[in-house]
Amino acid sequence: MAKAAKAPKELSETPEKLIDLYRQMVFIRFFEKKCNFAYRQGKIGGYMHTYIGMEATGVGFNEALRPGWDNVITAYRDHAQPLLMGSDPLKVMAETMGRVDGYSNGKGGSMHIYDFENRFFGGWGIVGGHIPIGTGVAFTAKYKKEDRVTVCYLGDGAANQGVVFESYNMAALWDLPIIYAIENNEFAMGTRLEYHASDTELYKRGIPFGIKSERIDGMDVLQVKEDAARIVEWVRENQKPYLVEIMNYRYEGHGAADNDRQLYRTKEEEEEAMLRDPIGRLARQMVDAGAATEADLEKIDDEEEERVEVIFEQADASPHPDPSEVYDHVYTDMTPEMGH
Ligand SMILES: Cc1ncc(C[n+]2csc(CCOP(=O)(O)OP(=O)(O)O)c2C)c(N)n1
Ligand SMILES: [Mg+2]
Repeated sequence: MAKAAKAPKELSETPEKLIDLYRQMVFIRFFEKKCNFAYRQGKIGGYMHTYIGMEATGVGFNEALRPGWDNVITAYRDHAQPLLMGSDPLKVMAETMGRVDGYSNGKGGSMHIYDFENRFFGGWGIVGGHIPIGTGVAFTAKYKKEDRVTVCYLGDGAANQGVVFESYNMAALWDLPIIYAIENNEFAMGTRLEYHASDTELYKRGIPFGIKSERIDGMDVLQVKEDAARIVEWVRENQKPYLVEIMNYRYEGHGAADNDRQLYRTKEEEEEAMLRDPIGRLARQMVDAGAATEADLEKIDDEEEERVEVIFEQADASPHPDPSEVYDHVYTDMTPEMGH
């Protein structure tokens, strides 16, 4: 564990918490890099999308949630959320690699991680498709009079889907305790925000429904944590929906198969975005404030990289599902014997 003797100046968090936040972000980055590596080795099939560059959003927001109680649902860029919520990283990695030790017995793959025990509701591949589902999850909490908050992450591209507006309407009409967290990473695959959104300030879309809405900086983990704490508390207290547009950026291609990002954005733009790297930013803040030395942070980097290496090797040792099980776990009550 890194030394953190001096209390940091001007930073609201304790040195221990700062190190914890740093470690969480670094872990996700190494985990995702390893997934990229596994994909290139042919060990991950289908589609795979990483959270590289967007770590501060998930880490900061997750800090505000009650573990094992609050609900989270997201789209296909879905490794980071369960990892942050307490899911077993081996089961997440094994699932991305299509192995039996994965959360969906290796049949869901990277886009379909699901961990009910930790209240992670997936992992969905249809753009916008999970937003009414998340709204239903929030409805269930309200119906059962449980004070669970549901965070429904969606992309800037997904924010244009018609069903999203229906969901806003119902959530506002029925006062559902849900946070629509739009992760605006400025792209929907290769389509830049300005080309897909008539008004690029996506937070404004909550306003016609009477949903409290705002835009926040998703590249600063300390800011996200502070904003998320306030928003989650407001939703739990008031039992109403909230829309937050979180500005972040993905450093990699849309998915692991996207090798052509220079067709839709410039190297200069990427370099500018790298200057806002949430991990580098927190590292600088910590070193400047005396909460950690560069050597402390390098040690954490090494530890997390090694931890991911072990997870990868264990996941890689897990077998693929047996072909005879192809119809198992697909539907709960349908089997080949039933003629389906
Ligand atoms: C209904 C539907 N249309 C199209 C696609 C293909 N598709 C996959 S991801 C994506 C872009 C979504 O972008 P965004 O919501 O901004 O999420 P991000 O990938 O940036 O996280 C598209 C068009 C799909 N999966 N589902
Ligand atoms: Mg996007």
